[in-house]
Amino acid sequence: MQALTQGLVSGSTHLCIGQEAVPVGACEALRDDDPLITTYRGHGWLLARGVDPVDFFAEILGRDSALNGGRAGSAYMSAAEHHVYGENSIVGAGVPIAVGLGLACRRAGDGRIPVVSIGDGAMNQGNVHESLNMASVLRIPMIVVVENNGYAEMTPSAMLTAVPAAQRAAAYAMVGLEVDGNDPQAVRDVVAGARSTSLESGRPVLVEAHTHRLGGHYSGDAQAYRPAGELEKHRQSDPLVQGRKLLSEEQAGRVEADVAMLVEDAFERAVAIAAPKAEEAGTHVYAR
Ligand SMILES: Cc1ncc(C[n+]2csc(CCOP(=O)(O)OP(=O)(O)O)c2C)c(N)n1
Repeated sequence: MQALTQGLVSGSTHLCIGQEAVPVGACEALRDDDPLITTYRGHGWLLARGVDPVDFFAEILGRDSALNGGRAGSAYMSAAEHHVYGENSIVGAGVPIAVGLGLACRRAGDGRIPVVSIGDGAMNQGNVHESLNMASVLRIPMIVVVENNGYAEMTPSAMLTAVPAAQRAAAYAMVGLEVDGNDPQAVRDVVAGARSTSLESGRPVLVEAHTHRLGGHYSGDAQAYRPAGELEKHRQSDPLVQGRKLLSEEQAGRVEADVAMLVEDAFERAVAIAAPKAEEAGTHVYAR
């Protein structure tokens, strides 16, 4: 947030503030080598997967980061060594990619299973439904985590969606589960169950995690569409506020101090990294 307000970040960013319990809980339940695909709101997933915060900040700042050399920025980060196949700004586009990864995992027969995170708005994209149908017919194990934060951009989900995501799973003979997406332990348990159900049944499983976005859709969003008092209400169920209650005052204080130090240090080190060289802009670009 500080980097954004200081104008250090080019373009827009989509923060997952308020939604942290979903990636944290899910990654606890997954194997470290289960392929992961997220939306542009995927920062939490990359960090939960263990991406180095210095590389992470450097990528958002457009520096010559060890992740994607500043080419991906906030919305397209990938981390090959952590099996993160990338964020994606095309709404719903991660699902067909997950189907392909699922085919590859099934063929390899090594027990891996892809996990794709999408927003509830993406559940109205045609390719999501084609992909779910195909994955179910072809018996491809995979997990679709729908992060239902109540909005698709600036439109309330209730204005867009006649049938909730978890109920739609039945249309493709998939199991559809719901979970409190603000409770990391509940998310971990439900995703662990989804993982074994999917591998045993050979069909995809959908997990709808109910959560709240405690900020705008993107960095420049004034949120004029939010009803008065909504943010304040949601802040009370913020996973960080809930999680703090699981710790003693002393433990919580120590964690907060450690995290603040880690973030500050990582940010300073990332800012010190140089921008990529203009003459190398064509590196990693392939044409036939
Ligand atoms: C195919 C496509 N259509 C439209 C857009 C514009 N767009 C960007 S984000 C967004 C809303 C997505 O909402 P949701 O899937 O609920 O994800 P959230 O932002 O809430 O995480 C839309 C329509 C896009 N990026 N891609």
